[in-house]
Amino acid sequence: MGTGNDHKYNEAREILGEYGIELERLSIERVEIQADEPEAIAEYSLKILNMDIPLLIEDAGLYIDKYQGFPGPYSSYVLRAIDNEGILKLMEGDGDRGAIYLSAIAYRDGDITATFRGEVKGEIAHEKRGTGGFGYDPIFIPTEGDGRTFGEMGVDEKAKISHRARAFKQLAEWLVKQV
Ligand code: ITT
Repeated sequence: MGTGNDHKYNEAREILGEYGIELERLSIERVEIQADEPEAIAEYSLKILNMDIPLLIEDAGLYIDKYQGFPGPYSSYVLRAIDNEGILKLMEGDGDRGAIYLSAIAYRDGDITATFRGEVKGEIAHEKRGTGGFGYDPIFIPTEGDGRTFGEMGVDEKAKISHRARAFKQLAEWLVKQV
């Protein structure tokens, strides 16, 4: 897996580990194009990595309903620029707080390529809560949970319903069928 993000790698490794699949990390700075679909972003990052090993790239982001999916493909940039406080400020007074997290994986092994997508619906909290997870986790409340943010959950709890878990489970089930 090519990623500069320790958290993403650790979550992905745990999930694939449940299927007996080992994941190694290539610590790279990904080249990220601007595109609406996360699959297209992950596919491009993968395409330009000219390496003859089974390789995957994951692109993830937070898509807020009221703002037509913002920050979406700009999720890293927005987090660096205005952080969760900036999102909370932007949404001050907003009643519609629906959002989804998306994770798209692009995978390549020789001539075989495939993409997988996972998503989880939720809401943007009114304040940051919890110190677990990373990125937008302290402000994201999954609909399937009990009102806590991902930041208030342990890694295992997040992995039961997260966008990343869903995408990596699909990859794992597909890989298992390939052998
Ligand atoms: P790489 O590109 O090196 O893999 P990244 O952190 O830039 O790492 P993404 O572009 O996929 O990864 O992620 C976009 C942003 O969304 C980034 O700032 C993350 O912190 C945030 N993000 C992604 N998955 C998340 C998750 O499960 N929980 C919270 N924030 C997440």
